[in-house]
Amino acid sequence: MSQRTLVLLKPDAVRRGLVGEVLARIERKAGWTISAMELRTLDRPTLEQHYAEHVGRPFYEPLVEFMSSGPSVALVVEGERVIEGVRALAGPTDPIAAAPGSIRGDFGTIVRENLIHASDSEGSAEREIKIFFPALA
Ligand code: RTP
Ligand code: MG
Repeated sequence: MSQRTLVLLKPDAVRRGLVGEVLARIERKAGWTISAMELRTLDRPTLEQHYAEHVGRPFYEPLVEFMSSGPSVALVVEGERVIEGVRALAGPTDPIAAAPGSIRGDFGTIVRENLIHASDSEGSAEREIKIFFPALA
């Protein structure tokens, strides 16, 4: 089943020079295609929309601060089961709990600075693609 997903390489990934490494892991998956990509410093209104489900949680404000602290790379990836697939490449939210071999497991230690976001369902993917790439919606 071909799907599309919205992926963010977060400011820590860009600052640490890990964009190529992470993109390479996505590009190597059979049949997946990057159909849009942009380097962009995310502003508060964009992040408020993107992280609407987390408003009011204790980690929300520091998350928005971090996510606007420098450029991110936003991309849309298309292909077979790509929603579940990029989440699997990323690993669980807490990088210390993430298995070696996953992006978070290989490169992360801090829960907030966990390198990558990927849509978690078809509904989220369509909602998030509209926020970052309205022309593709
Ligand atoms: P994402 O939305 O970024 O793909 O990550 P996720 O689904 O794995 O995690 P989610 O629960 O949606 O949380 C969104 C992002 O908020 C930061 N976070 N910090 N306790 C904390 O300090 C905490 N919990 C979450 C992480 O950057 C997480 O990816
Ligand atoms: Mg999430």
